[in-house]
Amino acid sequence: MTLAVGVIGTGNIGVYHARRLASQISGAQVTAVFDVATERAAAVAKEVGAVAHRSWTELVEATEVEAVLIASPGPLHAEQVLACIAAGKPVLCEKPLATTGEDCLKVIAAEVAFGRRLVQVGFMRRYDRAYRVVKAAIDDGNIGQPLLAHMVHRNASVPDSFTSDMSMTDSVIHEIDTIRWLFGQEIVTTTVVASKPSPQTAGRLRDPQLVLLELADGAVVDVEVFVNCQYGYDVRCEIVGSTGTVSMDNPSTTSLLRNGQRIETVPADWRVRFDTAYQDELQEWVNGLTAGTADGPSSWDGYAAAVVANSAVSALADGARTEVTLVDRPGLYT
Ligand code: NAD
Ligand code: ISE
Repeated sequence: MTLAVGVIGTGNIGVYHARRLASQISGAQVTAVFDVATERAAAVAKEVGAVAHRSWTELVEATEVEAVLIASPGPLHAEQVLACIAAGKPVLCEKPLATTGEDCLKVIAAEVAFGRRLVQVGFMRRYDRAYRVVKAAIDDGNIGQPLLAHMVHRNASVPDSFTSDMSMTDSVIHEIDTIRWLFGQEIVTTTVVASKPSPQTAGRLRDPQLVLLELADGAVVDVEVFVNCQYGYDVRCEIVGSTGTVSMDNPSTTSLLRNGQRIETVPADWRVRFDTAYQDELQEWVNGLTAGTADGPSSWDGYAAAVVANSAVSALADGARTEVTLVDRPGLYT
């Protein structure tokens, strides 16, 4: 059986997912695309052998679309995911699920009313092989009780449209989800301190920043986010447990030893570093839908991450330690 997927948004990651679905994922094909940038959508449609639709609503309702991948800008996600649920079609929505906790709750209410899970959120780090080793070390008790984590999230650069708040809602949201997944705990407070600004972005961006997250069981996590570090893409973590630690360096690093020097390369961006994670994310999504199961990052995960990220935005604005309040988790997500 081949799953017919419609892709909404053919920008940076949309075209990347569409090409992969069309050529590297078994059991899937791209049958429809939509983007308001119609020429780009038409070019992608031609490349992957799909129909370019006139609107995203038409794509969601199209009979040749069995499942939808959303890669449009975050503020559009809630409405598009809700339309997929109304049509009874499974959807893989890039992060964030929605930009506000309220909109995430609308998705949760619609999915709960539908009666089974249709929504997966694009937190691809859960599919990354190095992160899975970290998770297994914690789950197998190899470091005792996890107490602390130190995390780093650096991008070489971001466009001028990127804001200080987006460091939380667009970048640190990945660490927020990863920590919830690794520790199996909700985050209950956020504190953010911006450093002296880097000269590249001084005056327009508070960068780098340090984020402190406290978990429900008392564990504590620090995240450095630096979105204009210049030298490459660098994502790391170390989990400190009661009897040991497990750490993940920038695993795509390679070393060239020459002329008495060690020269290392770092990935240019998230596409390089997480290439196999995106591959495994899409393949497991397609396999799960074909087998009738949906167990990737859920609407609840999207909701919790969005609420924590927005809490970090207000913590950045007022410098205060900010409490995170979540509603009770519906049974569909336990
Ligand atoms: P982008 O701006 O490159 O692409 C967004 C696309 O959506 C553009 O082509 C734009 O024309 C299109 N668009 C705008 N309005 C639309 C509408 N009404 N309907 C359909 N399409 C519309 O952005 P991007 O970097 O590709 O990011 C897209 C989403 O993917 C964001 O939510 C972002 O956070 C997420 N993302 C996730 C990762 C990851 O590692 N998981 C990486 C990059 C981006
Ligand atoms: C981007 O949107 C992503 O999701 C990348 O994974 C992340 O590393 C980057 O900081 C974001 O801007």
